[in-house]
Amino acid sequence: MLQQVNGHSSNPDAHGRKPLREDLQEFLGQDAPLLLLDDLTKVNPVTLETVLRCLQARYMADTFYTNAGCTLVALNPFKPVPQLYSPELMRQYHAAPQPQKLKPHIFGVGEQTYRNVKSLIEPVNQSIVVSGESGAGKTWTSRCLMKFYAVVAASPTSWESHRIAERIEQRILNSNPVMEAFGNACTLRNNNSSRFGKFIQLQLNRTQQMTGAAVQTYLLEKTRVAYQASSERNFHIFYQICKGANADERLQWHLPEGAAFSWLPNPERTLEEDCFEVTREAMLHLGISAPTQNNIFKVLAGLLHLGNIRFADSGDEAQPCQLMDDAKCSFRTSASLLWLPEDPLLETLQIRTIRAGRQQQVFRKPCSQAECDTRRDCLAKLVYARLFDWLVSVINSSICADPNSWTTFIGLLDVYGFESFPDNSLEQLCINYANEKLQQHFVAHYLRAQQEEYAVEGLEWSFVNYQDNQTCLDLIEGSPVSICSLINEECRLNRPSSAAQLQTRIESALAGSPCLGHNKLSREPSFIVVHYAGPVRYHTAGLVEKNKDPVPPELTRLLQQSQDPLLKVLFPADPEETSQEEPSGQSRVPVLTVVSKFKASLEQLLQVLHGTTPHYIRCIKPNGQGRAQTFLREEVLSQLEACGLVETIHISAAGFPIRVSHQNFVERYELLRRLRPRISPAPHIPSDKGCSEWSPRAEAPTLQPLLQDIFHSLPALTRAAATPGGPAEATPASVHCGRTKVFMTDSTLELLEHGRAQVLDQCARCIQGGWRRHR
Ligand code: AD9
Ligand code: MG
Repeated sequence: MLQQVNGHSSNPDAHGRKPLREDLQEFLGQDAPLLLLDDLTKVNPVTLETVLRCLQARYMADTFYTNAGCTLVALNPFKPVPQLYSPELMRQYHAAPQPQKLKPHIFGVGEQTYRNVKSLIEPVNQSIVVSGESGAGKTWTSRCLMKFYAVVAASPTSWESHRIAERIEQRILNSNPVMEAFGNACTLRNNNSSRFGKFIQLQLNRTQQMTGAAVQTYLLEKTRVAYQASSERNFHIFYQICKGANADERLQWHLPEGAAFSWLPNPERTLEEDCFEVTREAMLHLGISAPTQNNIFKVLAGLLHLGNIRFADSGDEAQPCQLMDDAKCSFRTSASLLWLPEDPLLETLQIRTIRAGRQQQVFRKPCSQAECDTRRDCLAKLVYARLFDWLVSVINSSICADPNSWTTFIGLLDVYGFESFPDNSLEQLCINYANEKLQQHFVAHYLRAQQEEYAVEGLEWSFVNYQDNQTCLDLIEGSPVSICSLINEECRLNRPSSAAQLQTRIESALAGSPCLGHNKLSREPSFIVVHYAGPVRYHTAGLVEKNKDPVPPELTRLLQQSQDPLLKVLFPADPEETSQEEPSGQSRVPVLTVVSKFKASLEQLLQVLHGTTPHYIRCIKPNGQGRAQTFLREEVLSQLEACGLVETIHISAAGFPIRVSHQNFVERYELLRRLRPRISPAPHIPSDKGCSEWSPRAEAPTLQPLLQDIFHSLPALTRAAATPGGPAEATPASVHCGRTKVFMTDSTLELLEHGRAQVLDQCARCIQGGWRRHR
């Protein structure tokens, strides 16, 4: 390593590369100071340290966007920066002859994407993948991009078409507040955290106008309706109706001022929860009439009252648990708001029906107190999840263009980033699985871009041997055996199995995978997956049950009895479902597990992405407290790791991470050429292909012989340095001369530095010797 030569003792980065000492950084350093460096791939050498220093310098100077090759890194300013998102700036990027020459910006990515669609004879669909951890700014970025397209992709000619276009763009933009009201919540990490993934397809016609859009959502965190972690909150819409309802509505929905609901913890105000009017207005624009809205809010109020229902333990297994006295009022209110018959509602929560035996006789079994609570929560989750899906379908029917009216699309993907908590379960497994898939997609694209740069510089080098994260994906989703298949198998067999048994099954069936680890110190049953972004420990307790996501059929049947117009739409009578009873033994099993459904939707998404030219925006949260002007290096570092930027750095290290201009190279190593005979006899170097292929335009002709000479000295340097522990040999494959730069590996730089140090040492001794003789 260089630092062994240089006596530098800084810590290595994630891939064992140590930061370079200061003077070397200056030499390799940029033509411009870090602050002015718009592209992280121009940081030289590309190490975590230099990347971090560059991002920090820029952030502290209010420069929030930086390119990283084919990726845009977006640092969250955590303060309003209106001039950065003004319509004037949008138009400036749109009108620029070469937007890539302007400062890095999401509008630059937006414009490039937009031009890619139109500039090609064969139109190619585009996608922008926005990723990053919670609170990093993904949704903000997606929203800004949608606004950007609403401005630049709307230039119809006639007044009538202008009116139509405005309507469609406005409707598309209006989908944001509605989806955020129903799908976002205040969490510990973000006051407006999206609790679902979103892919929006902006549809363009032949003249590049936006004619419509389609939204696809992923994995809504529906458990939040009935359970909120400490200091977290329910979906915004519940707070909005409680705070924003007028006197009449309060009466209708039984929401008196100051009413307490156990599913509405921490009722202090946040900005997003004060937006009831905005939500209603946006719903109206999307074609959801005021009476339908009232119906929706009435049902939501019904769920809030349902959450206040409590059961007392009957103390006798044969007797159903009864409602607690202080919950009776909530129960009746809930039943009336949901327009459900009271007795069947109570019975459904209290009693389980089971079919068993050859004759499939029906048995009724009273539920325990905990089971009653689970069924109550399940009812709320079921209603909320269907309501959310229904809203998405209404939004889609309102914004989706006629298939004949659009030819290309730009897809915006706002997905949850990689997650690793002390306690990880099925949700994290799905989220990290999605990130693993997207990372593979990104790496394939990045390698292509790197390969293209080498081709431009005239280098012949290939990344074909680069190992991506396929091994990890095989562990999670591979066939015939993987973590997903094993969890699904447990659901299929429907056998009682403990968390420890599941851990053993996973460990024994997948023991051969290098990506599977086991934390021997952990007392709870778990397994570790070594993801590209780091190892994550998943607890096996509850994994199978979550994967089944069981819905007692009696609950669905009950909801089908509702007289409420909205619930009638959400739960249409289904003759098959009506005859279902809860399965006993192995007779009936869930057809599609959570994992299977997620896997299918992910595959569909990737298929769409594969058909597009991708662009990547990596959002980074400079600190966890949401403070402006605060850049915490450790926190940023872990995100660079999680969003794959470190991996990108690693890939670039797999090629030639050191790139030096011809001029700088000659200036630093010319002394090796001149003093070469004192080290060893003049060598002959076998001709290096890259070196022999000079571009006539590349440099002043005087540089070429100097460069050639330095290259010729490499074998001699290698021999001179051939001491145990000395730098590795420089081979023709480890250094290449491109059209404008010299490309080399770490070890070649080390070798050159080693030789340079020796030469300087000899010089110093000569001078010293002369001085002594003189005395
Ligand atoms: V989560 O995974 O949905 O929990 P996101 O979507 O990554 O998360 P979000 O876009 O909601 O984060 O951003 C979090 C907050 O950061 C916003 O509410 C803003 O207050 C703040 N933010 C983000 N980007 C910007 C920006 N470009 N300018 C100013 C910003 N503030
Ligand atoms: Mg978000």
